[in-house]
Amino acid sequence: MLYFMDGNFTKKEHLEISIDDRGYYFGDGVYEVVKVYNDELFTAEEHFSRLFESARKIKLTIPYTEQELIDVARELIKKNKVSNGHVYMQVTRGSAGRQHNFPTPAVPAIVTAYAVNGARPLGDMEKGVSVKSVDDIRWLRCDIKSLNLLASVLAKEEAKEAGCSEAILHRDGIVTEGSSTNMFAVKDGVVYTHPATNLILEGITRKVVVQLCQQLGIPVVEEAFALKEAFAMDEMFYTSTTMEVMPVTTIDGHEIGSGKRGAITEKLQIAFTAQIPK
Ligand code: PSZ
Repeated sequence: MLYFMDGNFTKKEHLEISIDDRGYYFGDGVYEVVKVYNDELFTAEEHFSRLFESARKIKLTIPYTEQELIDVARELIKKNKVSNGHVYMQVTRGSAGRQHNFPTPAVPAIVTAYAVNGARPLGDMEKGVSVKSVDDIRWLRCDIKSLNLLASVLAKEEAKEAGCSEAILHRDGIVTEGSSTNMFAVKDGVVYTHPATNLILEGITRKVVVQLCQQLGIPVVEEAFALKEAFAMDEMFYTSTTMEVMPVTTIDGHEIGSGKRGAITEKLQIAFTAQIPK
């Protein structure tokens, strides 16, 4: 496996990561996960533009252009023969002795990336998954795809311990998103999802699904719903780069709708699959 670091493609065992990397000390950096379908990156422009937007929001300068990083991602999938899987890329605020303030003089940002094969979660996409409600204790800039993921890690682990695939996060009684996914609900034919505010990450898959709803004539509103209301929804699903459109069949052990994948959810899965590069 060849990893990318600072302009070079290197075997994992030869990578030299500094203990002074601010990603290691502070989670001081940003990242992206981009899906690969049939040798092609999916929605690459959207992901790399979000990477630069996240970097801008934390005042981090990336020493490459978007196109250069897309080329790096393409090289990684070619060199590692990744036909179906994903590319992970992170950028940290460089390596300097541990102190909170940005290093002065500034040090170069550190870009690392790899590509890995992985199958689509087709079984779960048909059967649906269970989620557990977890208090959203994250910071107030969830719109930034930052490396600081402790609250998400704890939420996902709490869900796993309850036998669930994902945590459905709620803040002041309102569903925000999943620990690494965007939440959607369907009631009386209308699709609901939390608006793209500072309280959620504006998912690329979320955007694709909102567009698909519009194309299919399914009413969709970016309007938050309460956790209490979620239990009475007809259908629920969550979206992410790797989970695509994932039906949610139970919350905290209570069945949602029929307790099976919903009809609108399935329609959106079919439309999503039709967009995948062949
Ligand atoms: O492999 C995985 O489990 C992945 S790959 C990307 C994600 C998970 N999650 C991205 C994400 C997120 O971290 C949060 C907090 N909300 C929503 C999402 C979904 O964003 P997209 O659709 O851009 O992947």
